[in-house]
Amino acid sequence: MTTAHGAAETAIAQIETFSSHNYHPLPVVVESGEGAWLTDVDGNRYLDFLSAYSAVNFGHSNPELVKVAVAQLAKVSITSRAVYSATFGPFVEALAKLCGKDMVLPMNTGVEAVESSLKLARKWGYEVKGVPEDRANIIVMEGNFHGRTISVISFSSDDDATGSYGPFTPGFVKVPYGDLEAIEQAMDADTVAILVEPIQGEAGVITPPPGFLPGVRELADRHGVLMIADEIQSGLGRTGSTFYCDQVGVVPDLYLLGKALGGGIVPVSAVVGNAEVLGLLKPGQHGSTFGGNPLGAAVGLAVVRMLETGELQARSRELGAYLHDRLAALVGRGVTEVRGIGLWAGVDIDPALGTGRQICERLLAHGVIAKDTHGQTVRMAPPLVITREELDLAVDALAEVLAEAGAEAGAVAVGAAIG
Ligand code: IF1
Repeated sequence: MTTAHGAAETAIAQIETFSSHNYHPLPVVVESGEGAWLTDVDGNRYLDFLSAYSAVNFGHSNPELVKVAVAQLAKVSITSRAVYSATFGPFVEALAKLCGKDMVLPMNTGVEAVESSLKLARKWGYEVKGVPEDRANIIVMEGNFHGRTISVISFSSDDDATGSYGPFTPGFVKVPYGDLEAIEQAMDADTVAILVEPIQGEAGVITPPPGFLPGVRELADRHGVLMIADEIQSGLGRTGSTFYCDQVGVVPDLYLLGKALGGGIVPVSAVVGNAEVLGLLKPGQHGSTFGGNPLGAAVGLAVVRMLETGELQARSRELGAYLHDRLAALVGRGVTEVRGIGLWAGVDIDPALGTGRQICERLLAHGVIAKDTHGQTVRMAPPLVITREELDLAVDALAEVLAEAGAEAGAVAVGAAIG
């Protein structure tokens, strides 16, 4: 990589001076993106294996989506829902049908969709199930990540996410992810919902034990509670299907969608469910200035149309299998475990070679942008438009980095094994 001629340093200094330090970015200043590639201010190119935490499933500057966004921008972008707008109807109908549900509550960020679903579940509990007012509880998973608002971090297991932010919102019961017995034990007459990430992203791309999600569905049905699936990161083609739930034959009561729903262009999120729940909202009982705006609706509709063909999902399945085959070959050669499905993997790095973050810094020098989740795990999540050749470039870079780290760690055995 050519070093910066000051442009990058200047940009970094400006950001470090004037922006809050709530992230620890990799030392790269992105200028542009196209498909699976990002280019920095010095013209260096990188394969993007983060996809903005799966908000860019359809590739950077996707031509089809940019065309739709530019055309809508030239017409009208924000109206508020104090009026109807022309692109909103087609969007919500198409999205509801994609999910096999009746209705859509449009929001913007993922956490807004999560918060909205908590409100809807409580409202349904009081007005339909008959739970006494202010008594509703919602069962959530240890190791969850659902966003950063105070109510949502109230049930986080992550000290960094919760430290110094109390007091927290009551009404949540944490159980171990994957433990059906613990869920049933935790349920009582006041339980209104079970909230689950079908695959836990931030926890390290943790796939559920076989039968877990169908078990959650069965428990929800038997105990008369709502199953809420947070598919904000796992959904929209990432795992090789429209929703990960599809692969285990589960239909949740509420789908939570976000990130890639905005095509990597605008924040678009949604709660999608049946009228029994979403129909409870009356005017004035919930809202959002930008929720359902014409620009987001136009892009969201184009995203749904792309997913209706199933082509991207098939691509994610096929190239994902190839990615996982190649990553599996690195186990015992600097990698201790690989998890995930489709074009989504959590790769655990042998501590002898360094931390996930250190490997990501080495990957950057080899032209690949990836992000560690916690400690030893490197998340691999390229845009779904990536080619097989580009996948090879990234996995080859990982193999080189592991060899490099192995040699430097003086772990001759590891270095020799990698060759
Ligand atoms: C950060 C994590 C990923 C999510 C799921 C809801 C949300 C997210 C399953 C909230 C958001 C983002 C947030 C971002 C980093 C990233 C992340 F590391 F935080 F956990 F992807 F794994 N449900 N995840 O993954 O959506 O409000 O952000 O639009 O906060 O650092 P949001």
